Amino acid sequence: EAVLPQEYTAIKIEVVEFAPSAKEFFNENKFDTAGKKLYLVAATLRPETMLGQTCCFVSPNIDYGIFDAGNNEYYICTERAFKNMSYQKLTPKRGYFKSVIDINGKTLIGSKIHAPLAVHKELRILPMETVLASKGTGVVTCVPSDSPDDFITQKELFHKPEYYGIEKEWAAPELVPIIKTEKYGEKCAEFLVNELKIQSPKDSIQLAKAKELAYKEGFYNGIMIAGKYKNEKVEVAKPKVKQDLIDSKLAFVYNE
Ligand code: A2H
Repeated sequence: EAVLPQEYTAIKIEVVEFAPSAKEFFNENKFDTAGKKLYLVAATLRPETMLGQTCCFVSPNIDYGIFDAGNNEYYICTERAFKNMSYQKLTPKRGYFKSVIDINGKTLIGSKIHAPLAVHKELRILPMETVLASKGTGVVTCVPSDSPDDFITQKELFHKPEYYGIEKEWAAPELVPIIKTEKYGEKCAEFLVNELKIQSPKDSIQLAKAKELAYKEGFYNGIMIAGKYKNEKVEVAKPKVKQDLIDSKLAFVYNE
């Protein structure tokens, strides 16, 4: 656990159609999704990159809760995260964090989602084995242009779909260039993964290095090359994109 509080932007990613495995699970457990708005809640430090989402990751080893967030909305995230939210005035009742039902990440895989601001309209929930249950919401939205972890995970899924029990095309959405830096070009994650010879999502030491380099360079020297704030510095655009998402009720601030 971090010592200093970390502020995340929590992005609400709507599940527009559950995978057959999830539908079956809900039927067996008498959970009716009809008329409910269900959102995966992904914690991000890079709201300015949401244009480039290509899928949303859950861990096949984490049990997620589905929580009543009020106004007919339900959040899918770890209990730990919803508990924190319940003390941050983000839920109907302070200190109340009992889920309506729990579902394993694996059961959600293949569900269709609609990710806010994403250029790609129909995306899927996919597995990421390196998601930590102890951080954020346990849900990570995938931005392969700017996150080395996301880039290498999507690549792995694309090359071994059978192993991961997915359809190859679910991992096929094209990377969307959003930020340009002089050092790493328009696809900084791909550049750094190649430069540091990262082969797999398990190359954690090299990935930590790549993540650090990508984050610093993108934030301090990056220029937006797409979206509403095109041509603005990332440092300037970031708080604006974040505020736009919050104003449209597509995101909220989450601390831990
Ligand atoms: B970031 P920090 Cl484009 N397990 O969002 C593993 N990783 C997690 C996580 C969890 N439970 N919860 C969040 N994260 C990821 C975008 C992004 C992110 C980009 C570039 C870098 C980047 C799209 N994925 O993070 O340990 C989320 O991915 C690199 C720092 O709190 C979140 O932001 O510093 C970031 O890690 C939070 O990591």
